[in-house]
Amino acid sequence: MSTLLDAGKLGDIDVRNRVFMAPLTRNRAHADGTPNEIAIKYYAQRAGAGLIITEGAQISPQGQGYVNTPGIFTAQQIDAWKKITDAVHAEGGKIVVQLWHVGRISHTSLQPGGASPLAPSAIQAKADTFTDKGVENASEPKALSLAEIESIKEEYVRSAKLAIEAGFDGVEVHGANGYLLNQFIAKATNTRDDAYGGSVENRARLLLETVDAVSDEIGRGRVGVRLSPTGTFNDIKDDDAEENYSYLFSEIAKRDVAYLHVVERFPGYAVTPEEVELFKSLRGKFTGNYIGNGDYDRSSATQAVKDGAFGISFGRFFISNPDLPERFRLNAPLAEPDPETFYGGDEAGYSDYPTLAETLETV
Ligand code: 8OZ
Repeated sequence: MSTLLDAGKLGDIDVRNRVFMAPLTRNRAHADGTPNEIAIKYYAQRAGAGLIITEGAQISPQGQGYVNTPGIFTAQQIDAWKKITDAVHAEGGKIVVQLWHVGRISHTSLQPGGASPLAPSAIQAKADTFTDKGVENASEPKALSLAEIESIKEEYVRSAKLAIEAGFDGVEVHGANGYLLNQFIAKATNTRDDAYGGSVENRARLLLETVDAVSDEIGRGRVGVRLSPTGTFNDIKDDDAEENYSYLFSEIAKRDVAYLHVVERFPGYAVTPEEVELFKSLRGKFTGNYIGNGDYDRSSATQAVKDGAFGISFGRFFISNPDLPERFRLNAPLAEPDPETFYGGDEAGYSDYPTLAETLETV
């Protein structure tokens, strides 16, 4: 049986422990989606993670929904990512990039030519985006044509190929948190009557076709998937979570990808007894490497790995504790992150949190 700090093999990726860095949007990239130089230091500082999953990186200009998020589709972006993957590898770490398309969670001011955001159906989200003007409601989207859906699949494949060129150990397909692939899965955001709407098989089609196409390109052992069966962020409401995610968990298990990464809860939201039951049932449908996420601490993460999770990902604790696995090893106190510096800004609250050793040196 493995413990939280044991090494292991996640598909084709050798990881040195099961304490993973969750994807974290930090809004510090340049306006054209090129990662900022300060991201090299930020990610290298966190190379002690078994695996770093980067912040979401849009696969195309249309895939962007907030200012200053990085992209993974231009030569310049790839050059900048290469410096990041080199720095993480030099520290002995592993890093995958999260491939992101926001769908309807965007604003016309962020879209090429001021166009409408793209979505399964023309249903506007009651959700915030961050634009040049600050927080604004997501714009009314336009329903994707079948030809446009094909192009989006090609964009995922292109970005996966570029990710390998940039030195990433793999990619994570972002199917969670109310973004494009999640908008296809949930009935309330998908009223299509073609092969991508209606039955659960149809609503899950784009995610599964994307996973297959990306796997064909870079190998299934380098592909992870992120889902959020009970999430409500970004105006997603899924009354059919049991049906939808039973199907998705078993289909993803069949594909034998590197891992399935599941948002089980958002910090501050209580998990209901029904949700506990739902996750128990879903876990039974998934035989591969399961990564849990959501409000875990050292003790609950240790228990989860004992109970069969491959690993646990940490978001907020990795913001303020660059050496989180080492602190877990020592059972040392954790620093609390400052929410004021989560989104946007510079090195402050980003690459200036000290390690435990650095903290001890300064007292
Ligand atoms: C917080 C703010 C902006 C984006 C997600 C990519 O939840 C995000 C995100 C989170 O997956």
